[in-house]
Amino acid sequence: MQKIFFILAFLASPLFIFAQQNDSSHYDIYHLTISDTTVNYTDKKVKAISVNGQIPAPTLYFKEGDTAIIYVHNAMMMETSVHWHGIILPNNQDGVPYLTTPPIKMYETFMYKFPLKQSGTYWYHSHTMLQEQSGLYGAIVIQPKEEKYKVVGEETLLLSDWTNEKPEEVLRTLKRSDESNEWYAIKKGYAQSFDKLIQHHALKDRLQASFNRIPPMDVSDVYYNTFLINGKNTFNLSKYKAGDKIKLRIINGSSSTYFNIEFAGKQMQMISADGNDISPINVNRVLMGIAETYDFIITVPENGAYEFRATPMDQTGKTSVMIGNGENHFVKNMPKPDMWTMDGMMQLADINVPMKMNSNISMKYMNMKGMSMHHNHDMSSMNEDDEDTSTMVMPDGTRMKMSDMKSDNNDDETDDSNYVIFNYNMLKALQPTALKGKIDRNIVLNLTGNMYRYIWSINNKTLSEQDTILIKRGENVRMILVNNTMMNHPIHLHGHFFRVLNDNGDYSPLKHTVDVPPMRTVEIEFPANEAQGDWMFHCHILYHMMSGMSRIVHYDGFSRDSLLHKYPYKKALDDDKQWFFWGNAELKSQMSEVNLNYINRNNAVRLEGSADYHGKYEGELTYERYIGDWFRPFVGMSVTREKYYNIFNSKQTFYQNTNAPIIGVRYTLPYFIESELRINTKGRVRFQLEGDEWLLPRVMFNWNANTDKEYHLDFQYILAKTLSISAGWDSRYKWGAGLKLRF
Ligand SMILES: [Cu+2]
Repeated sequence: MQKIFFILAFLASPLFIFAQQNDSSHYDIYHLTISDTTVNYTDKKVKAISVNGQIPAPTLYFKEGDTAIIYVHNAMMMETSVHWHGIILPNNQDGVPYLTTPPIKMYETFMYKFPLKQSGTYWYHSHTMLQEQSGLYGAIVIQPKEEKYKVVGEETLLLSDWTNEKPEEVLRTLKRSDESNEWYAIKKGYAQSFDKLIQHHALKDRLQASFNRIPPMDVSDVYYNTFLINGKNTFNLSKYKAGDKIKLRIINGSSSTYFNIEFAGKQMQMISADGNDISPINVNRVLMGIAETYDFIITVPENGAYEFRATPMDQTGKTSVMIGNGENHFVKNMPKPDMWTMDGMMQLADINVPMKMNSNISMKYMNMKGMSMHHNHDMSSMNEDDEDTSTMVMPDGTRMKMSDMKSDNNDDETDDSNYVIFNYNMLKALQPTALKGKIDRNIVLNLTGNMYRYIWSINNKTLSEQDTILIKRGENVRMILVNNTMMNHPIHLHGHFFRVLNDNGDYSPLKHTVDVPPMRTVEIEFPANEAQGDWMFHCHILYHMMSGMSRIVHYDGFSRDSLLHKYPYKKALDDDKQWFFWGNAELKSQMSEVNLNYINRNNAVRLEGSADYHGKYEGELTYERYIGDWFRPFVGMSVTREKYYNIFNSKQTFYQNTNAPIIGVRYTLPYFIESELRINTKGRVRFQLEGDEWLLPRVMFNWNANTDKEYHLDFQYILAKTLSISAGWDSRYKWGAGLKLRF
């Protein structure tokens, strides 16, 4: 029945269009039908979400000054939403369900309508759950009133990442604390096991970090099966020939992948960043944060096919387009990254903001013996006076004058002997962007997180714990983004452009998304003069946003659209309160064990049990509550059935049951050693320690010991995400071997 209504609504929609076309402005009208689909990118059929039958969604072309009318038809059995990323529009068109715009329920249609006050390259994507990872993203191109650059052609290249796993399963995997969590690192070849650490001279680093409860680092969280440009891993644009100038509109539409982009021809001329024209610069490589867009002009140097390549920051794959016709010219492979040391990781991660280190954090790490930052000579930049900020540090440690890198617009004569790696200091706006008047509000936002528990936050609070950042209309707002984590975070503000303060002073560039590298600080400013409203401000790594690294920038005095009265505001804050179930079971020759966990941000319900095959068992059900990151009191129930021998006749045995409520505390110690102190209602006290060591890429060692003189050792060989072979000894159950299943 609903389906019929849906079809009727679809058929009737042209009538609405006629009705709306009666005023003078020009309308660009699109119909987008969102539906479930099946894709097969890597020889595996998996579910996905398509728009008008395709992934990515169709590119929407508009003209500056027109009005966009977009009918979004939801043909799925679940609700959805579409957010127009980087577009300046009325708050109720922003597409954040429950916050600004009603969710589009199944078989419903929603019409978005907004004037196009800008030009440039943007994109759109779902803002509901993890739908973006399943394929709900597409490009937006707004042609300017006057075209500035003469080119023979224009190509929009939308980069994305693809996993054959369900996105919900990816998030659940990131949240769990057993070996499944390490599986992505194993798949990527970046296992942080002892042998690899020794091989890469990183053991000391790791032990230091581990002492501070910093888990094995990685520049990315998720293992992806493939990477795509416009929905394909590779394709050709063979219509171009020698000398052709082409405009490339590049969008990083991935869910959690930073890409290094390069072109095998001459340097690329960057002409626009996040939709805004900039003073052109010639670059060889750009590290693109998620949700950033850049426009380039490239020239096909000779007859031949030249590769445009996007390499994920962790180099676990690539995706490329061959531009031109003839002999293939490929981009050189990047040197293999060192994922084991702090130096190696920072070299990959800090590219966009190479020099401005957080002094507070860098000092902390400097004090950790054995950790040297790779830009040793950058330390002087903490002393701002004697630093010549107009130079940048090249990867080989040499310095280059910024003036050498800036193009004189004579791009045909580019000196390619300088390999130029883009960073934010190279961005210069065409007009001054300095705010008029003083800064009215300074907001320090520490980007924080607990990687171990996969909780991401701002000032140590998730969205549901602290929802808003209050601003007033007319104020000049400055935000100081201090990344206190070991990952890059691409921070996005809806409905506004902000200045990214850099060496260009009054000409600091305008952006909608800014990469904040690990241990770096980035300052942004904007006049609060856009539409009154509630504007999302969040990390654009989908799994970080869903885990809490998000806020709502709220204009003082703004009240919600009346259309939203059926859709409670509170539901817009729910993502980081989600519960996850995970568990594992070991079936061994001498005993079996089961471990079930039901967890959310602050709570955990755990069931642990073990039994031999002669009637002896032990089990406990506990509820624990997190106070801060590491400390949690718990209550629960413990049951045991012990076997006793008659001391006069060892052939004679009997069993004794002890069932008692328990209460205690758990605390994660340095090196991630889990400690537990408990007492049962019979007054019996027990203290226990437990730890895991990653010996070889697929070999883990688990141990525990307690004051009841119980000891447990266990080795496992990880065969797959869900399966290990395990063998070990337990003081209660003795030697044995078997299988460990994770679910
Ligand atoms: Cu993030």
